[in-house]
Amino acid sequence: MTHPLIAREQLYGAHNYEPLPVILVRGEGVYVWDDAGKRYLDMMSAYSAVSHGHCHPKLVKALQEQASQLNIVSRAFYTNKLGAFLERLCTLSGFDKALPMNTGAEAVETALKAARKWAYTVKGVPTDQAEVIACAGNFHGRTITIVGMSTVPQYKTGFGPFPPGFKIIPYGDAAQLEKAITPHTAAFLVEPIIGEGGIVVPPPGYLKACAEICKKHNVLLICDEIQTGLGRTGKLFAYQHEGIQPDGIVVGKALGGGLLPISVFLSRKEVMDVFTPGDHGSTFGGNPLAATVALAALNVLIEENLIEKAAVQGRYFQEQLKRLRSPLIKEVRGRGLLIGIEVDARYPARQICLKLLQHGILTKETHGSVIRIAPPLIITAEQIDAVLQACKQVFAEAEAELRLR
Ligand code: IF1
Repeated sequence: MTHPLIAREQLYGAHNYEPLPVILVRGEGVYVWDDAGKRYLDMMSAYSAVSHGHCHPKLVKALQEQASQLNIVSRAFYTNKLGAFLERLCTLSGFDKALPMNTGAEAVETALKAARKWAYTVKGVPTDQAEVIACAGNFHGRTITIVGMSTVPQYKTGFGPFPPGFKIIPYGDAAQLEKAITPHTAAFLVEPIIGEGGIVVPPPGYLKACAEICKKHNVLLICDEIQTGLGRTGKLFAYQHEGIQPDGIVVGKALGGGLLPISVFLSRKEVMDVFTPGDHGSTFGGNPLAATVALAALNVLIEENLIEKAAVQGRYFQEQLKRLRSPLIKEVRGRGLLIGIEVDARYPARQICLKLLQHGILTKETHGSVIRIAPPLIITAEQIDAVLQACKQVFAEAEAELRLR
């Protein structure tokens, strides 16, 4: 018998997801509760959008206060909230300018439009000949342009035709980037760590080599920090692990403090200045409610030292996961609190996730064999130990089923 709440969601909703069999009703910090009152430790953080923890009191307060003041006015007018948010973000990130949007995909589309217009008006690429290079295994969003860059058949099948002007190269090999660049190349769009593609950390020095190649060929380096940004990997932005300064980055997810969508394209002035009034925008982009919450989220990130916490707790989490030594764990990888457990093909990762659910741990597999471990950055060592204990039990059960014990 299907639970009525699930049946109703299935009856009226498109079947574009296959959720785990749990109905969430409340969240607080690292915890969420289901409709039966069972408590879970959240290792998904809504794909890194809830880095601050669920319903962070300071962020809820900021939302409530602004919501009773002013919310949506469009960018036809100034507001008393947008400038303060943009200044804080530019000061923290070291970029000159920011263009606020709502979802990650919209920020990526903004970056692509900026790169193309920069190619035509600054670099001198002939009109409509600009090329953007992206990596195999990328995930930058779900619009038709963006899935046109994807190498995952399911994201593309049935949605063609796709816009031209994109080249795909292998991830992690800077020489392939140099080979793919032509005089028409506008930009190289890359995730500092591939999230959806299975938490893939590139070889040390990869991003630095790419930055040098882009500079040499006057190609914009744009880093997609939508999942890796805002402390998730133990630095404010993941590109900082390589000591580089991209020409632009896209940020989203946790920027909204786990409360509402806000994203942004950040870049040098020369790039952002290609936009003139009327070129680009969106109804909700830069609204005062989202700007207020995002400013509060940036302040909490710094005041609660969440970046350093992600570095310290991430190191501890990874070390302890590696000590589980289960024959079913092929690899534990990642950076900070963006961790993936690669499970041996002998046992479906989704089955591990279902067992973890029974043990009060909420997570999901990505790419069939990798279990995502990406908790809110506020997680404590004690909570990590509880997750480790559950993992230990679950892998032991799985091994026993396969008679590996
Ligand atoms: C889904 C994936 C994660 C992203 C990066 C841009 C975007 C995302 C690096 C677009 C969004 C989300 C989308 C969500 C599941 C989730 C996801 F599995 F799809 F790939 F996190 F790994 N760049 N990722 O990770 O941002 O438009 O969604 O705000 O579509 O199912 P968005």
